[in-house]
Amino acid sequence: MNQDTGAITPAAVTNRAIAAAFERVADLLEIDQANPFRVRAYRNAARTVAEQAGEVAAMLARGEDPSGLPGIGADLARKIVEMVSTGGLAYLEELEARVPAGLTRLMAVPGLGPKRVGLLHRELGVETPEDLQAAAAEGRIRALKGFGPKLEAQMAASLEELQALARRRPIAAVEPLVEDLLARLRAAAGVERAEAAGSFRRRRETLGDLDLLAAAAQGDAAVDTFCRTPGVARVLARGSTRASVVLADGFQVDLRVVAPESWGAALHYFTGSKEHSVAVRKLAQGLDLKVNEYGVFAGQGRVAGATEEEIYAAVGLPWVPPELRENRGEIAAARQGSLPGLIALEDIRGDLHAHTVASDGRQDLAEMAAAAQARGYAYLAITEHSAGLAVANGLDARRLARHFAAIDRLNAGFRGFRLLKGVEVEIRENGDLELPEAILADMDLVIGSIHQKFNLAEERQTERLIRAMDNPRLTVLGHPTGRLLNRRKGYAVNLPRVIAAAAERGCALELNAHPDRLDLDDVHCRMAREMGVPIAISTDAHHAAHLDFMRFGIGQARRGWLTPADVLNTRSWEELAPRLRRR
Ligand code: DGT
Ligand code: CA
Ligand code: CA
Ligand code: ZN
Repeated sequence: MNQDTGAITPAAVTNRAIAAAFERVADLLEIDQANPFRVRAYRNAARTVAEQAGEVAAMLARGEDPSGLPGIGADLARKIVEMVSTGGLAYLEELEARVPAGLTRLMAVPGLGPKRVGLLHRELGVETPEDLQAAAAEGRIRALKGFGPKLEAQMAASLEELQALARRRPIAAVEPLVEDLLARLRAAAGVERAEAAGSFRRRRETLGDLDLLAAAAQGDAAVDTFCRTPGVARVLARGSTRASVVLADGFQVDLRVVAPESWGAALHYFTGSKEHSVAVRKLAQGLDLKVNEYGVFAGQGRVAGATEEEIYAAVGLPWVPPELRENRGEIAAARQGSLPGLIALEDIRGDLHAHTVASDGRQDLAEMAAAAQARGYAYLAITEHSAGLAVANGLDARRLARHFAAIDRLNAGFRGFRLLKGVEVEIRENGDLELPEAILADMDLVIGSIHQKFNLAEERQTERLIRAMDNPRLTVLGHPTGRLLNRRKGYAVNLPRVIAAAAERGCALELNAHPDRLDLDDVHCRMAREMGVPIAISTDAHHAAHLDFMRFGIGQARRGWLTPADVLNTRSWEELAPRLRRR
């Protein structure tokens, strides 16, 4: 510890640091079932040091002996001298090395002290919060001495809470809350407008917290309304123009209220990203301007502030869509007038991935078709699972043929709309598609997906996907990484290689818009665009209502710089059909 910091000046080691080190030694000793008297000695020493009026390090510098302090014997005095002169404590490092690191994270769980953590480790092999969760789920904890079913349930609940707190929220989980909060704010006295800013406005796939902004001459009514919103568990901070609250599920929401003449500047500032704002401020400095959340200033005079367009114009830029504000080249593109004309929800003409009751969907062909037509679509691809996915009631060749006959009958009755005949075929471990060529040849499109054998090594998984794309019948590679947001990392795969292989083969990649997936992500959508790989933005709907997931896909597509031309399902059926035939 601290080997590279050179000489430690005595003042650098505070009483608080010494006390914390002694507390830590005591915790680790207790986990390790050490003699209770030794544990107590370290805890007493920690308290003695913490309660000293003057710095113990300064005392040492004056040549005084710490063993004169209450509860500090010769051994502890030596350890204090060691800490003050080296900044570290060898004994503590030795203990840290002996006790598994995860055990101390466990002590953050309410009800768990070092003694219980030690017992859980020895009796059940629990080392991490995940182990603890599993042990609680299996009911193995209640049998331990000093525990019991009540404490076990309590611990499981607080563990879940702790982990939820540590997690970012998927954007889809926050969206309903945003609409509710904005409606309330807009109805509050004096509020002229209210919008969400921050990562929500930039449409990031997950949010750390939610940032809301309101314009009003007086902030009090908005702040009051905000803090009294049902579902607010705690008000963290509250002033006349700002407040931060925590909801019952631990999610934080911040509100700022600004004067209407500062609306644009504040919206820009609180939309971020921070990195984008820093880049804009640098541009402003070059023009002798100052940008902050109140406006753009030349000397004392305000030159812009009411709208975001004004802010950007003041630094010589066109307005930049929030989804691009990540300092990933958007400033340079804006200066050159080469910002992409981003895709919007209105550009979408159909959906290329949907299931019905024939496999694991919830509604039938007619219901899904009606829902697609209600959204103004020209086509909806029906892509059931293939038979190898038995858990999803996948279809074999015979059932597929019957399904396609039903689609033909429905299509005969539609005007300006059609169901496309497709499949979501399993990609086998060796990269083969699970259905024979003769059957695939009859379809409008073929999505190839991986739902099994997730744990192949990266090299093999990558080869598997590329081999699947070797088959010219494969039109779209479905959810290319297999990730589930906040639940499952994708399989190990070299995506740049997969994207390059798709480009060579003329295969499209899916941006699965299901809010749990968002797969491909923004960064790889952009990579695909740069390599000329078309993207299918698809909802993977298992219910008619899921067709509305499209907006989450659009958010990621925009973050990935995609334009309508980069996306397959912005085309009319006549334009799309030839693009679905690779050969
Ligand atoms: P999040 O909450 O982690 O999903 O991401 P953001 O971008 O919403 O970050 P947040 O909530 O910390 O702050 C909201 C916005 O406020 C951020 O995008 C830009 C602005 N902001 C926050 N802190 C700073 C800062 O230190 N400097 C500047 N220029 N802007 C900041
Ligand atoms: Ca935020
Ligand atoms: Ca925030
Ligand atoms: Zn699917």
